[in-house]
Amino acid sequence: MSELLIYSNGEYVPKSQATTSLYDHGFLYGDGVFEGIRAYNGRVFKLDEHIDRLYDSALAIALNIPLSKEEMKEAICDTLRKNKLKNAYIRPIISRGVGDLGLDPRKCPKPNVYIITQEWDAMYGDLYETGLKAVTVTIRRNAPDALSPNIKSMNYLNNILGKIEANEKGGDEAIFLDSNGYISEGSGDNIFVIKNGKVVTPPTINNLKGITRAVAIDLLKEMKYSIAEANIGLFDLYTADEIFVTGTAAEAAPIVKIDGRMIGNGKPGPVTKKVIAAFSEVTKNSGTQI
Ligand code: PXG
Repeated sequence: MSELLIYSNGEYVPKSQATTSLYDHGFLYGDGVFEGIRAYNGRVFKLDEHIDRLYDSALAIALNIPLSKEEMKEAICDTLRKNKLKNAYIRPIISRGVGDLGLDPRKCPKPNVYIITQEWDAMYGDLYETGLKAVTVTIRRNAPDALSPNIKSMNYLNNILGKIEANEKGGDEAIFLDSNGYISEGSGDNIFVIKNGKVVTPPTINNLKGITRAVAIDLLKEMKYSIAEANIGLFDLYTADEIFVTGTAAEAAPIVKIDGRMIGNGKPGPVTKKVIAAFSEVTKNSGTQI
């Protein structure tokens, strides 16, 4: 197979030659934003929503993306077409651009725009059937008044520190609390908790406004479940009947153990299974044609 092509500031460059400068503030400081998007069967899932979030993230860090939203969508579809991809993971990255060693963003006259696409399958394999083991981590999620978790920034060190801790503790995923002790989210996914048929997910002040989260809420409403956004504590996790996480990479995935406590009967529960099935249907039957 020929080498994948990367969109690099309007040009298509073979993967092995797609590079950026050491002086790019994205590299030096994590100064930039990105998205994680999926295409299923030749259609990009929730493209408008991902593009809106990308531009909102950019706005929040005062970064001016040098493409219109329409141009960005076209560049994404074009990159997929050039690579003949139908089921793919799509990663637009907009960095502050090349500056000098000082952190002042005014040193960077031109943001860099890259789009990486690649073939992608289910992230957790058999775990969709057997369930994931999660662990809560001691490192707290970034505070909204420090680095808002609503910004999908190129600085994922907070998430990575959580993941390192989860790896150490033998968990498949890390669950973060915020500095008030409320549950926020996973390292790359949002969390849903079910107790007595009622579904609860944390409000998005302390987590990423997940696009899969919004889809799951809509699906739960369609299925006539009671769904609320409310603060959740550790006790609510340990005593839940079911827990699942949602994300572009993870899709909807069951959690069957947290911190050594079995959730429900230790198997993916009925609500979770329904959400997984319904999610798989929407991804099959909607999206922007490439
Ligand atoms: N929270 C965080 C911190 C995320 O990074 C989500 C929630 C879910 O949001 P969406 O919109 O995707 O439903 C994410 C997104 C990975 C990976 O490799 C995960 C994400 C992004 C990029 C890579 O696991 N998750």
